[in-house]
Amino acid sequence: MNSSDRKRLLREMIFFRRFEERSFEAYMERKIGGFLHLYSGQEAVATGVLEMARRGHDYVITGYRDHVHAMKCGAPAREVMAELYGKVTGSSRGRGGSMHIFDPSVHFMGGYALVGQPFPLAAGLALACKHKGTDQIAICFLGDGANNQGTFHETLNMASLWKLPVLFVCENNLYAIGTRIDRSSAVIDQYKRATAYNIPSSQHDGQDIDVVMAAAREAIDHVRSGAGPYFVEFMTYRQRGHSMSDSNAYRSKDEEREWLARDPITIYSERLKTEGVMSDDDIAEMEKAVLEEIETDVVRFAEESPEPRVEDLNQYCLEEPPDPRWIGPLVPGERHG
Ligand SMILES: Cc1ncc(C[n+]2csc(CCOP(=O)(O)OP(=O)(O)O)c2C)c(N)n1
Ligand SMILES: [Mg+2]
Repeated sequence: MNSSDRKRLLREMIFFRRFEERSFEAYMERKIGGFLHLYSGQEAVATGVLEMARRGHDYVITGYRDHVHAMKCGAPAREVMAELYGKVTGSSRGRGGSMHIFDPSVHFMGGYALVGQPFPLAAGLALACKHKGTDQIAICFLGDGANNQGTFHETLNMASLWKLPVLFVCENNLYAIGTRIDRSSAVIDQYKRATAYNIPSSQHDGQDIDVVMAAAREAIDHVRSGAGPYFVEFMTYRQRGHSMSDSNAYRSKDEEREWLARDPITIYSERLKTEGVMSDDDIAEMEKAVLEEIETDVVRFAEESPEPRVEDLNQYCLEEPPDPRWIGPLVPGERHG
C-alpha cells in the first residue's frame, strides 16, 4: 500500500470518528431522535475489512451500529447523516433512521435492528452470488452478542454445508449492551465457535488497521476462491455507551483507559509519523479539513433537507408482498429504495 493510500485510510478513520461524534452532538441538540448506536473506537475493523473487499461488487450487511459500514461501502456521508435526521434525502428516505441505513446502489444491504437478523440474510446473499456464478462474496459484520442467537448456528451450519461465499466478521467489543461476554457466552473466544461447523476461523487485534487488513485479505481470498465460508474475529472496544440511552456505568475506568490507549486512530497516526509518511502538522491539518467537510457539507445538507411530508408517509409501503426475486430500487429509475 503506497503512502497516499495510507493517508487516505487515516483520513477515512478520522472522518468516521468525527461523523459519529458530530451525530452525538446533534442527538443532544434533539436534532436526531430514536436510537443511535455509535461506532467510535471500532473504526479499524470496518475500514480495514472493507478496504480489502471489492466496492460495489461484494455485498455487505450488518446490525444497527451501521453508519461507518455504509459509508465505507460508498454510501454518501451526507445521505447517512440526513437519514439520522429523518430527512427525505436520507439513504432510506428518512423512514429508517440510524439502525436502518440501506444503499443497494453500493451493495450495502442494510443495518438491522434485530440482533442476529443479518446472519441468514448474508447466507441468502451468498447463495444468490453462488447461483449467479460470479466471484462476488457476502460480508456479514456482527457483534459478539449476536453469536448467542439461534440464527448464528442455523446460518453457520447451512453456509458450511453449502460452501457459501460468505465472510463472517465478528466485532468482539466484549459487551452486549451492559453484559460482559464472560457472563453471557460459554465460549469466550468467538472464533472457536465456528469450528463446530467446520468453518475455518481466526482471531486478531481489531485496533490495528494493518493487522485487520492482512487478516481480511486472507479471509476474503479464501471465500472468493470458492472454498466456502470463513469466520474472522476482531478484538475491539466501543468508546461510548451501547446507545445514547446507555449510561455506560458498568465498565471499569481501568478497562476503559487501557482500551483508549489503543485507539485505532492513534495507533495508525503514530505509525505514519514513525514511517515519515505524515507529520504532526499534516495530521492536524487533516483533522481540520475533516471537521470542515462534516460541518459545511454533511451536517448542512442534513439540516437544510426537508422533513418527509405527512401525506407521503405511505409512499414506500408495498400493498402486495414484494416478488422474492426482486432486488433493486422500489421506484424504477430511482437510486434508492
Ligand atoms: C432479537 C433481539 N434481541 C434482543 C435485542 C436487544 N439488543 C439490542 S443490542 C443487544 C446486544 C448486542 O450486542 P453485540 O452483538 O455484542 O453488538 P454490539 O452492540 O456490541 O455492537 C441486544 C441484546 C435485539 N435488538 N434483538
Ligand atoms: Mg458486543
